[in-house]
Amino acid sequence: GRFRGCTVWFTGLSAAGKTTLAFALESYLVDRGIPSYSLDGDNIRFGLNKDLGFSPTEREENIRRVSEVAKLFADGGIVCLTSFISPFRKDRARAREIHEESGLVFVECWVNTSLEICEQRDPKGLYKKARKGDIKGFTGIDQEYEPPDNPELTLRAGELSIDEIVQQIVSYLIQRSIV
Ligand code: GGZ
Repeated sequence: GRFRGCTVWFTGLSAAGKTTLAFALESYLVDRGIPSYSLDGDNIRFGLNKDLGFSPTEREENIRRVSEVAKLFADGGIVCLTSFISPFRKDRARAREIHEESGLVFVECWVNTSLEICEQRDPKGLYKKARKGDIKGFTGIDQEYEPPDNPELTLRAGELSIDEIVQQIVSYLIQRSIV
């Protein structure tokens, strides 16, 4: 079919559901012949960005590099999905600029799951460690998360099912003539 590359940028707290949503969307698109690829901590922070930690400056550099890589995927005609906390507004704004300067669509998706729910989920026990002070600078606990002011999509991943949210995103991509 007809489609064009773009970047769907998920932002939200740890355990908000970013990676789960991205993988569900990726398989939905790939099953329909639409090339899609997910970037997340597992394929970026252990490779390209293995020199970076979680200080504000290192997060900024993490997001800067991810933005540039996502832009290349999008420019190659792929629906690139990124799943990073990306806590700072200015870094997300820069990611958007990098795309828009090249005429590429950038879809900011706020995975708006409350801290309470993320902390209840705590799949890796990181919130528990952060509360005890064993991890310093944990987003939502002792480092800031700046919510998007004007995201293209706000996703209620604490309330709706994964399939419902994938449909919400797909409807938006159809509306923007991306898929
Ligand atoms: C937040 C941290 C931290 C700190 C390790 N703060 O749930 P996870 O485990 O799999 O996702 C989190 C991931 C965050 O990496 P990102 O590259 O998405 O962050 S950013 O966009 O801010 O650069 C969490 C784990 O790494 N993790 N330490 N201090 N999350």
